[in-house]
Amino acid sequence: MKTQQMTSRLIFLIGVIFFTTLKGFSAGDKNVEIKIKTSAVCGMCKDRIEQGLAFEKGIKDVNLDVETKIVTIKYIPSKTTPDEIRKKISKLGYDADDVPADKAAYDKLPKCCKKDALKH
Ligand SMILES: [Cu+2]
Repeated sequence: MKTQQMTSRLIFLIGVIFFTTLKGFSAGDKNVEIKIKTSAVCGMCKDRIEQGLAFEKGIKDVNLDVETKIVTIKYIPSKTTPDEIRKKISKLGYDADDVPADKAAYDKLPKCCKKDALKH
């Protein structure tokens, strides 16, 4: 009888731990939104950044506003971080907040998409 009670208590305890962990996971999977200032110039830049990020791990939504050069990104915090996202934007050839554009990627951009294109 005592063993049975202990067993059911143990099962109950395991159940509680299981559900608490599960809840923790789903809370961590909630989308978070960040805004990153980029050096995008035109619609081509917008497409390049949006398409370049759309299928990256943990990124759920990308929307760049060419007027303000700010890209709004929804991501899953357990899968990626703002730093990683900024690095990815840099690798596409654009500044991302205080992360400067990757030199090689920037050099490959069409002339009209370079951040100093307007200052001729
Ligand atoms: Cu462009």
